[in-house]
Amino acid sequence: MGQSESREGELGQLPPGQRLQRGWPVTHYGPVPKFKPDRWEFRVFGATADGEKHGWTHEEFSALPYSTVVADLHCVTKFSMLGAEWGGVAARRILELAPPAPGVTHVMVWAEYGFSSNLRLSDFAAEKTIFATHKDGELLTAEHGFPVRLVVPHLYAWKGPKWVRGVEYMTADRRGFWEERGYHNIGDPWREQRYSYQEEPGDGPEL
Ligand SMILES: Nc1nc2c(c(=O)[nH]1)N[C@H]1C(S)=C(S)[C@@H](COP(=O)(O)O)O[C@H]1N2
Ligand SMILES: [Mo]
Repeated sequence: MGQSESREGELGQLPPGQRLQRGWPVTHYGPVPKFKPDRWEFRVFGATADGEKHGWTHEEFSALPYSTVVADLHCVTKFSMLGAEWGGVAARRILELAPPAPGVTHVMVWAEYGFSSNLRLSDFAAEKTIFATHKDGELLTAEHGFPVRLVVPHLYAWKGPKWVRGVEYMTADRRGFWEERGYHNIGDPWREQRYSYQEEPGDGPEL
């Protein structure tokens, strides 16, 4: 899957400009949403293969096949957390269960309060991209994204929304919340793709 695929050799190492963080700080914009199990649904919509919307209740989502991934978290503000074990539903599994139409090139991952982040389909489909419900064997706490957060190990952590509610399949790229506000459209920490002014032609839609 080319340069977007996660690179084993770099697991557990610090990308350029990052420093190791002890413990696990909480970083996000806005308030922590209150989880309402009866109203919660994980939706897949946009350019699906069958043209239909797909959705799982919390009970249904919790019953999807569970897998784990060991991965690091790199915040663009320069701290990294290494070696966490994330448990949940692989993004690839979602692609199997709710397949995208042939023309899909990007996804928008949507979270509570309209937070969003866009990904190339190849980044979303990467082996280690996971909708995490657990970290190191324990349920996520509310501040860290309960009930579901996305983890994209090979990209900066803002590419992984906490409190995920859905995935939109897209046939063209569109910027998410931070990507519209000065952060890089791709966000590869190994290439220090922090800010949108660093983008090269083809890295993202015009700002
Ligand atoms: N919904 C939502 N998810 C988000 C963010 C946010 O502002 N809102 N911030 C991102 C950023 S910048 C980082 S570094 C990580 C932080 O995750 P943590 O608080 O669990 O360490 O969450 C990401 N996911
Ligand atoms: Mo971050």
